[in-house]
Amino acid sequence: MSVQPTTDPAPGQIDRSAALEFYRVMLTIRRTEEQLARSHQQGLIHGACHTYVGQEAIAAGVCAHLRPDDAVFSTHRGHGHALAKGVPPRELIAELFGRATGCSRGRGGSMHLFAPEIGMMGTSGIVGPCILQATGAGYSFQLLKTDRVGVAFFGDGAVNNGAFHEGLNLASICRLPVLFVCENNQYATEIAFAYAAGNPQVGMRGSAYGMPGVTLDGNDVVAVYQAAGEAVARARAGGGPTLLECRTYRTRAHAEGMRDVGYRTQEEVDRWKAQDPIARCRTYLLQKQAVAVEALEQIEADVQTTVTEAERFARNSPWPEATTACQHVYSEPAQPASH
Ligand SMILES: Cc1ncc(C[n+]2csc(CCOP(=O)(O)OP(=O)(O)O)c2C)c(N)n1
Repeated sequence: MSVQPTTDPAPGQIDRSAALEFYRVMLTIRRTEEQLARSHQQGLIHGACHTYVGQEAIAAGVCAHLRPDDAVFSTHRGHGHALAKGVPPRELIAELFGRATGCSRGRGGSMHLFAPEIGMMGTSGIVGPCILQATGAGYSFQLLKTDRVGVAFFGDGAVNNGAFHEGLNLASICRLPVLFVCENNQYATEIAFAYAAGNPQVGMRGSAYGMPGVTLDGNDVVAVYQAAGEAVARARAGGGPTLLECRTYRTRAHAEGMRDVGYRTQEEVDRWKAQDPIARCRTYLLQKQAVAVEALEQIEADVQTTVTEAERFARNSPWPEATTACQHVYSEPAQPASH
């Protein structure tokens, strides 16, 4: 079942500087993805490249609540999560170019983006396990008696995978500090979620596990920010996990270079493009936050400069030295205790 997004961002008491930051983060993701799409056509990217175009409000709205010591686990469509968690565009682009300056030192590519020093605990090409990894992070944060949270971002394609059941159930019975963020973009590759799910209301599944489940307009950054804020606060306070279903849409092909015909209509794509989260955020800033258009144009220019420079940096970066191939593969052996 496809739900239509609403046209107005939810009203709310959002600080203007926070709202401007949403815009900057979302635009950084969009411009970086557009650059990566061009770079893919130029043969500069090694491995697959799944862009996050159309879904930017979710990463921006959720990650705005996270600290560097909170842990994010992501998917094959994870560039937006990495950028919103704080990976600089130059390190992300360099990673996809396979360069030594990439966030994973050029060893991982799009589906192995790691920056543990800021809590970016990895993107992954395997659909589902990030749900269990975030649950495990929440378990360790609880054992360590911290107020840190684990966050799993995953698509609708992951919610019929056993990992979803196991992760949500364990998180619920242990009241773990975890956010399960389903980015329901309506399709898993070319399979419509409405076809593949006996119950396509993902948010409603929360009650099956005894946790709050919220369905929201994932193209509305204000709505995402508010729902995620409640969920993070509850998790930090020991109130347990939350399932957020963010209804959204990817407006590019499943992956760069793939065909994008035959499974959805142009009319449907156009309808969702008209609900573009960045355009909606811009309207919100102008109309509800009374931001001057010049301020937005300055952000737009700054973001474009950052991404242009990031691509140049990546292209001019060295390849990893062959002699370093075994570095960062295994942890250093622990020193035996002296008796
Ligand atoms: C365990 C597993 N099964 C199948 C695949 C093949 N696969 C790659 S992407 C994808 C679709 C995932 O859809 P969804 O989770 O909705 O994310 P989206 O691509 O829509 O962001 C599939 C099935 C995989 N990578 N891992």
